Amino acid sequence: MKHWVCILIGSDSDAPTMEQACAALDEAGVAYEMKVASAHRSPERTKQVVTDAERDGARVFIAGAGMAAHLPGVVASFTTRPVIGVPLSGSSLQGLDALLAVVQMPPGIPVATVAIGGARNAAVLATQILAVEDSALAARLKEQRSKMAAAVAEKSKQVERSTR
Ligand code: RP5
Repeated sequence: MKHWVCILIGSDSDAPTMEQACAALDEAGVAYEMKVASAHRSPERTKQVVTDAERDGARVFIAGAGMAAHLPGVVASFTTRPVIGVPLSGSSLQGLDALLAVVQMPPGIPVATVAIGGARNAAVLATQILAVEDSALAARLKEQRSKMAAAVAEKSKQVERSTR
């Protein structure tokens, strides 16, 4: 079965930010599904989505949520596959609440936490995990890095100054 990534978001209001993860997976050619499942409002659905996805071959989970963001941790409680958590802003605490909720997992149930709003990096990390056993994917990641390095050099040209 072809490997794929399961993305869960706590609310449809999280979708605009988490679509950055979809875009990055599209760029890498990695298949995914994104579904809304709330740790607090629909815990049974959350369990169902995770167990169905694991059964259907999802290799990595990405979970994005804001406020008291327990979704990534709850997802991690239902699977032994890697879970990447994306804390989202939008609350009066600008995502610091979500960051602490996602990153402070108890020993034994890890969630690899990216930056507040770091949906793109979550997708890149998921791709890196899949690339461990997929040399074509690893080559695509290297190509993306080469492009990034070239872009940095190009940006430098726009602002470089010297009075030497
Ligand atoms: C969290 O509460 C969601 O992940 C979302 O970031 C936040 C607000 O949800 P809505 O009230 O917009 O549905 O569970």
